[in-house]
Amino acid sequence: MTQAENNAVMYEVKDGVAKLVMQSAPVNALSRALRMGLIDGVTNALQDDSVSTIVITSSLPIFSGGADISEFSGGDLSPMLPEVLDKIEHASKPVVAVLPGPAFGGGLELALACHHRITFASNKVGLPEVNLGILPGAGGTQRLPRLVDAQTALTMIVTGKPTPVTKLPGVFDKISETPESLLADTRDYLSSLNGSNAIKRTCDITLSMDEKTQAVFDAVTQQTQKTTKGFYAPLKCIEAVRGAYTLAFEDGLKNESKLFLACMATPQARAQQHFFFAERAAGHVNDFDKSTPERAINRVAIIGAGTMGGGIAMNFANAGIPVTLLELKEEALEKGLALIRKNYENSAKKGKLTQAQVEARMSLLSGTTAYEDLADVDLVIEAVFEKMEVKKAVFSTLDSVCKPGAILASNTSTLDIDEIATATSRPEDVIGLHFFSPANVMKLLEVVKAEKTAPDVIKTCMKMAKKIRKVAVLVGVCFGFVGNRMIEPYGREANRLLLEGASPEQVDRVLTEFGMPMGPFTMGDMAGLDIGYYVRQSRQEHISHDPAYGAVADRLVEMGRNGLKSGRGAYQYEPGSRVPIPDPEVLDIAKKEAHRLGVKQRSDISDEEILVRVMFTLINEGACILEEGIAAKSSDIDVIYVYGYGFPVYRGGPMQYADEVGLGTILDKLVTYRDQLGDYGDMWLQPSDLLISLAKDGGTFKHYQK
Ligand code: 3H9
Repeated sequence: MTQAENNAVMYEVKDGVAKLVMQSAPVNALSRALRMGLIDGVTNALQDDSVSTIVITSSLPIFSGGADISEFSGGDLSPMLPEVLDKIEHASKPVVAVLPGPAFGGGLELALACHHRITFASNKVGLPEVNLGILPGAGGTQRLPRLVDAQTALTMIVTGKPTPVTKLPGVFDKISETPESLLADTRDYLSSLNGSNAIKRTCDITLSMDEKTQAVFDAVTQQTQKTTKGFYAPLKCIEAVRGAYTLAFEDGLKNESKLFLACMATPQARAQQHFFFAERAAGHVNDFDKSTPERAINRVAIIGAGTMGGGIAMNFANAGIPVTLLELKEEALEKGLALIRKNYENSAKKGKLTQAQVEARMSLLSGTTAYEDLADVDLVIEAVFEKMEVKKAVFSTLDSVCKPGAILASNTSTLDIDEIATATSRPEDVIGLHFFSPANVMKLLEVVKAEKTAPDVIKTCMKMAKKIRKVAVLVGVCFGFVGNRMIEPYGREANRLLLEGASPEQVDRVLTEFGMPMGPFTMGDMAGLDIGYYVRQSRQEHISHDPAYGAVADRLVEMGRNGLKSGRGAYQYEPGSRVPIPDPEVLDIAKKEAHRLGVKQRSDISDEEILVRVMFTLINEGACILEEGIAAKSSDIDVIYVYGYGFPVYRGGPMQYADEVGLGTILDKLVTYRDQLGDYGDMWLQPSDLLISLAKDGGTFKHYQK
């Protein structure tokens, strides 16, 4: 590619200043074309005697989003970013980075390699590589500590969080008050450059590891070990930054590069980079296009002011959208609004909100007991009791009171949206919006399209999700949609293992060691065992006829052991405590049930058996969902599991994890246990057709297209 062919960087010379303007939308990812453009631009400027100063800037609202992540999978990558930055840092003319917007990762590393940096006060920069399972690999771990204190450098690199530029005075030579004053300030700054100050190379600064710095490293290491359990990259970040204090600059760079490559080679890096694109791909759906109109959402109503309804309402108030909560009884309404206020007040106590913000948000919330008050709303979300007849009655009333074009949504977590839609005369306006609890905290939103949901309703809901800071995944209708449908066989298999002689704590330990935030028994106790019991009772005709299905869990509920809320479930709990304590009585119940059902208990259930039977069963259900088209792509399932169920992001989600393990292995292990255990229930451990066919062809879920 020649300079003329390379449009990624525009080059112009005016009044002795060579300007290299990055213009590679959407985020100036430092692709090969952009790197070549920078090298060529700097080379030209150095050769041109009329040029005294070089400016690197951007025509976009962002300086740069960093290295091009899509290039990480391979190809011809020369010139590499460190090489480009070395050339810039060693340029014999002053190089000034002007940041008209944020700089992340390699983008910030590019700025750090320049001799001067200018930006405006409300801008932010960061080194988020750790979120991709890697570390800054273009000198960030060596240059940043040379410009800021060790605590700041370590915090930025280990957490990956963006930092306001005003907190980084050592990094920026000039911070304009506003973006508008940046241009004039840059002009003044450039004209002030002369003499020995004109070239300031970060690499010339020397650092050493004194006692105080060592103490910072010790404290950050300890904290990181606690907060990033299971992740590989964070401790490697610390190791790389340490090199800035203990090695000469060039050796520090070599050390950084070695650690960068070690991170890059891990399954975690593949998983986290997969997840970066998965999250964004969730927004790319085929059900609408650019020409599909969007409906305006200026007023929202929520039916039901319980914990779920209140949490949903908060999302809209947080985004500045007025919400009306409806309850049939005044008392319930007041209780719901008081709970919302309490949640906001708690955030204020923690310093996350000011009292003025609390009041502003509360002023957007109103309550009513009359459906007629919902006549003007643009979107209604029903969050009432999870029973079909109740939901249908609500939708029938909404149909009669809401204006034409209002979107009628159900927050059901399991029920058939097609059937709910039949209660209205406008099924095209009906959709599922499945929020996860606590709804004001959890990022995931399953958007459930029913058979007749109109494309503009789908588009409006997907876009609206972004406004209320949710990650929306579009799914189809089936019992439990994607998330809860998959969790059913996961929990079923865990309960079957209990019946066969495993303890709740062994099963939970295996899953938490895998990286889940809690095991299935702790999760069941927290959610309430009576919920699963109710589902099993109400779906008798749809579920397994195996009498062992849910046997132990059913007995627990019948004994009043409903989980955490009743102080006893699969575990026992001290009053007021959420810490699960193993309960021998549960093992006795399992033993009696096993005896009653003729199930042989075993003492040799291994951790591997637990992982395969519980986790691979979850994956197998994911394969069925993919095959049926309930999820459009496997990465959507991954997004649902990471954001909805705390699946470890360093495994990328269940489907990415399965691809990494190899579908052949997943299939072999499932089949091995199925054959060993015999037919112990309807279709348990039965591999799906998709898993069998992909495994046979050496395929992956990622590349599967229906
Ligand atoms: C790195 O720098 C390594 C170096 O240390 C060492 C190298 C040797 N690459 O998020 P958005 C795409 S690692 C490729 O929706 P926003 C994104 O996929 C990198 N593509 O916009 C999406 O595509 P699509 C360290 C990228 O405004 C589109 O751009 N940097 C990259 O909400 C818009 O993205 C990071 O980790 C990229 N680097 O947020 C920063 N970035 O439209 C990663 C974005 O097809 N990026 N895309 O779905 C971000 O955090 C956000 O994208 C950003 C913009 C804040 C920049």
